[in-house]
Amino acid sequence: MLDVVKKQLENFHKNQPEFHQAVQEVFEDIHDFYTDHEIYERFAIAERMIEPDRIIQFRVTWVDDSGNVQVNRGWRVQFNNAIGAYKGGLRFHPSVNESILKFLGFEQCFKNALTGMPMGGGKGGSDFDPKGKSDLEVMRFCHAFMEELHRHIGPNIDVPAGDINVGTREIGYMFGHYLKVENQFQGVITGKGPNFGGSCGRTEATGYGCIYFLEEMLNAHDQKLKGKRVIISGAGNVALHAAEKAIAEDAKVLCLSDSKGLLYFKDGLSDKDLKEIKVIKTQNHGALKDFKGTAGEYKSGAEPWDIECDIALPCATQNEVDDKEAKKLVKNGVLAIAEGANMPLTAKAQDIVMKAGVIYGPAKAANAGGVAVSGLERTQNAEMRSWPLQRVDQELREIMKDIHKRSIEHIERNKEGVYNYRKGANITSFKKIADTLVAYGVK
Ligand code: NDP
Ligand code: 2IT
Repeated sequence: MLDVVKKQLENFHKNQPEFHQAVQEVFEDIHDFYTDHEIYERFAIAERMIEPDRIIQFRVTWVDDSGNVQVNRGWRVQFNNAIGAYKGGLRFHPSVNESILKFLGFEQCFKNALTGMPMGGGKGGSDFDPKGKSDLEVMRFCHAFMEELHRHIGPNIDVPAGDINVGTREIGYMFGHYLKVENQFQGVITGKGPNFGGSCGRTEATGYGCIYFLEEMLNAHDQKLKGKRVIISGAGNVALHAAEKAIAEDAKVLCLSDSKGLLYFKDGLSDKDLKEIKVIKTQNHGALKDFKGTAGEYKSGAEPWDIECDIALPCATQNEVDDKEAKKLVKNGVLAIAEGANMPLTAKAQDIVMKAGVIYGPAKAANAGGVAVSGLERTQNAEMRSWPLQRVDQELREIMKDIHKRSIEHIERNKEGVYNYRKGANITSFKKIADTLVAYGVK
């Protein structure tokens, strides 16, 4: 990694391990490319890229069902808007802190560049825990959160969307409150319901896009998804739709998981069982252990990584696959991994799978389908039209194909014939942002 980056992280971003991890990965991959281009050093591109444009932190005060006043912290990290307005999700989870939001915002800059769309990077959220909260409590929290956020966002400034624990319900509450306080009906947030400007297919886009990218990777290595055994972690927006599309492509989905345990389907998850799980997780905000079907075996506290499989799709959260789990996957002969979640493999886990010749699709490429369809939602909002699902899905497929092409533009296959997509994606997206910063001069 570049020395200057190392120093800056140590001096100004202390005790932020997730942010360090994301930055280190990018600057290790682009090291040679960077030093080959003297202008980047002259324009201090590395130093400028790892410093967020601004971080807004605010208090969120709301009243729970018992009448008690509750206080949470809210953030919006506006990381870099060189190639377009800040764009990225909002996460509500007790683990949310500045390190996690900076890692997510930093990653988002590169992911968004890779989509080919004019979108900068941002991320936000709160340490609010929606688990066990009533619908009215979630609504009051979302309204209070937007009460502050509205003054920092706009269709050409910053356009948030969903992430962990922020789905159609929460976006509805937040957009509704934006409309109330600003009195402007505009595309200021994506992932909206289809009745009020949301794009068809946005809910499915991250999971479907992950499968489309996986298929591109498999094709490039003379492999097919049909008939493959797939393990999936998570049972949220990304995991459920990745499972749905994998089943549609005739793969065998062996499991899903949530923060409490694992549901294992020896003979493969069926469409019917997936529908029931969707109701449990997305409508009832329940747990996998509530699943009543007889085909699935519930294992409390278990994770997917020691199940024998051909394909692994980590779709829950950051650092959910560590070095030991990566070794298990390799030992069991995993062929490919596509990251539905953001940074689900630790740095060591990534090294292990790449060295073992596993086809590895990094998050910024594999899960970019969600933000890409958010981009399409902005386009539809700007032209005041709604496209049919078929058009959105076709565009998503094309975008994922293009992301695959861009991810191999600056790299060759290794001697085993496998692409290092991580390095390829990092160089392509870095180049786009860096060259733009150079074009602007010093600002
Ligand atoms: P959801 O909230 O819909 O689902 C998250 C799932 O992961 C849930 O099943 C949850 O379990 C599980 N989970 C979350 N945190 C943990 C944890 N600390 N330990 C164990 N399990 C956990 O979120 P999404 O599906 O939207 O997001 C999943 C991942 O995908 C995140 O990394 C997100 O950043 C990334 N992503 C999301 C996009 C989107 O469009 N939504 C786009 C691109 C990436 P439980 O149900 O028990 O809480
Ligand atoms: O991590 C991500 O790409 C998201 N949570 C989606 C961001 C978006 O703006 O749709």
